[in-house]
Amino acid sequence: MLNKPEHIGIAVKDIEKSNELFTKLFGKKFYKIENVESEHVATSFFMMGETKIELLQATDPESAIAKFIEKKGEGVHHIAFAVDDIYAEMKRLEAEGFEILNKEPKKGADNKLICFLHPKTTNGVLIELCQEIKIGE
Ligand code: CMX
Repeated sequence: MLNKPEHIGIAVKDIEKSNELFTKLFGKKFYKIENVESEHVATSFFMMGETKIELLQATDPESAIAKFIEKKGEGVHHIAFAVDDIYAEMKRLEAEGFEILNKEPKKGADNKLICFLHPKTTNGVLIELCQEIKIGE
């Protein structure tokens, strides 16, 4: 079972300019900025009650974010749902016919184990599963 929407990812061209824009829009500052080398992205996170907004800027032309912006422009890139057991959910969703983009969970931003489902199997929406990494894991 998927739990609450943990965050919504928005692809941006210039994260510094977008941090200013979203700080004005939300009336509060981001609580974290983080570079995720493995995904070739720079990110920032805004806490919005029970969920978060993640801004993502590509740090490499090969990044999924660079390709997305080239094709579709800036905008909502993915919706991430919290899960209790990412391995069990990946197995369940694969059996349900969804295409899992990474066979093993990977380390994502904000201290999470993550995995993506291909948008062609989810009505055109890139879905991320994420599980908090607990200390000692
Ligand atoms: N949402 C919806 N559709 C998307 C999409 C997105 N975010 N990204 C790509 N697509 C669409 C493409 O436009 C394309 O549509 P058409 O077939 O109609 O043209 C289709 O998906 C497949 O595209 P593709 O050319 O086969 O594949 P891409 O090279 O564009 O890769 C995807 C798409 C989803 C497989 C790839 O972006 C991926 O593996 N994403 C997961 C990793 C990721 O997004 N990392 C960045 C975020 C990391 C983080 O949150 O920390």
